[in-house]
Amino acid sequence: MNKENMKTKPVLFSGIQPSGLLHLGAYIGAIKNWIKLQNEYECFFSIVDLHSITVRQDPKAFRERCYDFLALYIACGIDPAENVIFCQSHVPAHAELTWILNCYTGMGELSRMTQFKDKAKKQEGATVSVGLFDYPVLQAADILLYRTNLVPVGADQKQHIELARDIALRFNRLYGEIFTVPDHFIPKAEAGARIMSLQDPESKMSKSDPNEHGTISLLDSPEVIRKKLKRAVTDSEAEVRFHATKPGVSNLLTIYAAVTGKDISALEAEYQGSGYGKFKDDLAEAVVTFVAPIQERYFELRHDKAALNAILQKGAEQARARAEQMLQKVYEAVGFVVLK
Ligand code: ATP
Ligand code: LTN
Repeated sequence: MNKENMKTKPVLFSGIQPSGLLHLGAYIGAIKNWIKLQNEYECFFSIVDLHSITVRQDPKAFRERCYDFLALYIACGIDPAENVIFCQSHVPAHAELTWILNCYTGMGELSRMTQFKDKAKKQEGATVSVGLFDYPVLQAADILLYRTNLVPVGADQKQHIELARDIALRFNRLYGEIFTVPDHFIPKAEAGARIMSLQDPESKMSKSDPNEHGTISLLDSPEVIRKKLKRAVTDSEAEVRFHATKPGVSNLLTIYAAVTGKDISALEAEYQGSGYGKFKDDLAEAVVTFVAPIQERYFELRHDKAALNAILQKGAEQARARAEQMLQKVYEAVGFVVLK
């Protein structure tokens, strides 16, 4: 499809930090909607590498992981010819706008962010960095630089998007209509707003979970996927039913529905009276079938660094051009001397 009429389309922005491996939770919660919405919106998909360094990264592995994520975005179905895909660190305006927005954000607001509280707690004993505290302001800068209308994310990011809205509204009250106030796009609970760990259905599937059996990576082998799903925590009822009292089974049903496109009620009917063994085996095969073409495409793309660099180069240029316009507008509004 040709995006000639690109400027008239509303803008979508989203990103994922290149830390750990991209997993099924992030796919179902966020990327699935990126793919669905990419034709209706002018899209900016970022590899938000500046966010990643709020946790210490090994430089060599970190650099390679940025390429892994780029190849995975494309392998999942994001078309680099039609959308802007870029590394956040290639667009200096993100860091620059963060500084400005820092001066319009309260310590109290950031102290209330649940992701900060959770992550700071996990780092117990170590020094909690200013970067981890300021993380949501960098995220607000990401979003606000592009006149973003819609931000498709999982439920865990709702608070961060609301903060970006609050900052935009506050800034606009002071200086006029500078920023577009963004909306979040979060799937319904049964569509995967929050996919849970296979080992602990009370906590989110997460790439930083030290228990690797709780998370299915998009690059896991069929054997590993089968093993993880066989071990997935359920309950003692042996009844395949979606219900708040059955978080483990409900989570598996959500995953099953997301990877096959079937309705949860149809799956409940299909597995009525059949117990968990067959349900888990079939789910494992459905996940293996789902990730197979993604993996095939990923391995094709991943070895061609020149092609990946060309995509990043083009993405950086397109994103810089757009972000720079907003940054200039902000500098002017605040009252800096702007050289023409
Ligand atoms: P980390 O463990 O480093 O915090 P994460 O595994 O939680 O990472 P992110 O990189 O923070 O994943 O998330 C990427 C995107 O995927 C975000 O939009 C996030 O809301 C969504 N997402 C992440 N995990 C899940 C999940 N378990 N269920 C639904 N959406 C998710
Ligand atoms: N904090 C997000 C990643 C992120 C993001 C963004 C998402 C950084 N900047 C802008 C949407 C829009 C997370 O998933 N942990």
